[in-house]
Amino acid sequence: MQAPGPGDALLVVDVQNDFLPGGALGIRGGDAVVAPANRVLAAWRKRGLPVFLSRDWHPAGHCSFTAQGGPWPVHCVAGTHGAEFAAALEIAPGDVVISKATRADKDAYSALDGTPLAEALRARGVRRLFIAGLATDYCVRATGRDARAAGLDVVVLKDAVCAVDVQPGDGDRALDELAAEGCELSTTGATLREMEAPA
Ligand code: VGL
Ligand code: ZN
Repeated sequence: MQAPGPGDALLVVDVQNDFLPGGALGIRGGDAVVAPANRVLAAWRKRGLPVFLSRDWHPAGHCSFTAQGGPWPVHCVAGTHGAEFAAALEIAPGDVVISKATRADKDAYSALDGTPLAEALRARGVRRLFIAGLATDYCVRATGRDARAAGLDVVVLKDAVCAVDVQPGDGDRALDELAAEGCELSTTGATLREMEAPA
């Protein structure tokens, strides 16, 4: 991995209460992504690199909810506690928040789908996107694929993502697919070592 520097951005995907254990769509082990994400966030801030946070931000009655015929329980309804970022996630002023899947009639797993993220990345000269967050097999997967399609280099931080695993192995398969699409699979440890190494 080339040491993170200008042209790199960090995207933390959907680290929201409803995706943590005890949440409406709680992911087993989902809370374990917060500490490694925070370590990379701190390193990123020290260098003044851009930080983006996406959030699943559904209206009540969203088409992805079971009552509407969708696959998921009610989760991440805009403005509710479940939709708030995890309290332990170290957010800072200047972080750019990207709300997604905000339309009742359309689901969107990717943080680039129907959002201003691609344009915001372009405006900041971002060429490589580091991705952490939830869930490996849904929003991380779709976001990584769309980022590659948008011409970005992508690094997925394996120890800072976690899968729903509706079927066992979904998360591992998602990582394999991302790698096959040209995403680099790395870790927060390797990333931090690169950032601490003397130039
Ligand atoms: C997600 C399921 C439903 C995600 C969002 O953020 O990965 N998963 N809505
Ligand atoms: Zn959702």
